[in-house]
Amino acid sequence: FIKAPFSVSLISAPFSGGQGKLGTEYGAEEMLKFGLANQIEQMGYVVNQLSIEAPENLKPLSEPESGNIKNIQWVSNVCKELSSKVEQECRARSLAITLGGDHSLGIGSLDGSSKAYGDDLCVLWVDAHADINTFDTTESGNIHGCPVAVAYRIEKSPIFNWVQNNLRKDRLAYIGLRDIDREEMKILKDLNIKVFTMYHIDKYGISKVFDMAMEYMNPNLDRPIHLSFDIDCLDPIYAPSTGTPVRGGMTSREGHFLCEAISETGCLVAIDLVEVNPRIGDTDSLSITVEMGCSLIRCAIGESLL
Ligand code: 6HN
Ligand code: MN
Ligand code: MN
Ligand code: MN
Repeated sequence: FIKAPFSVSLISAPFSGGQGKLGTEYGAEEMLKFGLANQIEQMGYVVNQLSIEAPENLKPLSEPESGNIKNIQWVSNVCKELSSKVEQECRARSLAITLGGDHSLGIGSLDGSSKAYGDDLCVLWVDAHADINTFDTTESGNIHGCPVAVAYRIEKSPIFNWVQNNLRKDRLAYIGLRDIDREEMKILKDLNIKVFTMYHIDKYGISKVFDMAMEYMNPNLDRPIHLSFDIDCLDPIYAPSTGTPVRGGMTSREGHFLCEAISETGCLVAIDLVEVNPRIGDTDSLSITVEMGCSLIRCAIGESLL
């Protein structure tokens, strides 16, 4: 893969059907209203703004029988649409930024970037949660708790048969976890997946954790990286407007450091910024969270590097 100056594609994905709380569908809109596109242009990038087909138009007339899994066909339709957009932008050698929306969108964005870049693709999943429930293990029935399992074909539901089996579990690492379901713990251990929890961040510091993640999946820094950033990886103090907050999270600086360090590799090809829910909390919470999301994205594409 050739590292090159990128243009940036902002792909709005106003979808919240992967979980139960309304509001996440306005995350992208709020970040754009805050001026994200203009901020990125000011940094010298060409910015392409696009959006997935309106999720309401992709809603099936009826949902197939699927136990307690919510909106399974709808999530699938929306993710398939997102996958084609992300693939298209990646193939045009633009940095594809998916503005969520909830984290079920990761199924689509990972599928798209891995179709464009092949099995070299490395994924950093930065989150309070592991999002690796299968449709059998999920207790909530919310697919935003399952995207890693679906994208990596650990969950093989026929509804998601269009997902290409192209991602390598040995090029996946988690950072920031602190709320892992019992069954998820078993999957992570059985599949020997690389996990850096809050414990590791406290023990080694975020800089060393990032280096260890790169040493594991991208030792020569010559493979493309997809950053899937769930805003709830941060402590709720720094990102209060989100649907499943968990105390004891990353500080603002730890989040920003991570984005800066990824930027410095020159390997970043795709970002998801998900789970901003402007309908949770007061207006202060909203602006703290939206500004945080925009600031993290800018750092990931080089704002604070000389
Ligand atoms: N997220 N493990 C819980 C579940 O419902 O499966 C929480 C998932 C949260 C997902 O924050 O993207
Ligand atoms: Mn999460
Ligand atoms: Mn839990
Ligand atoms: Mn998540």
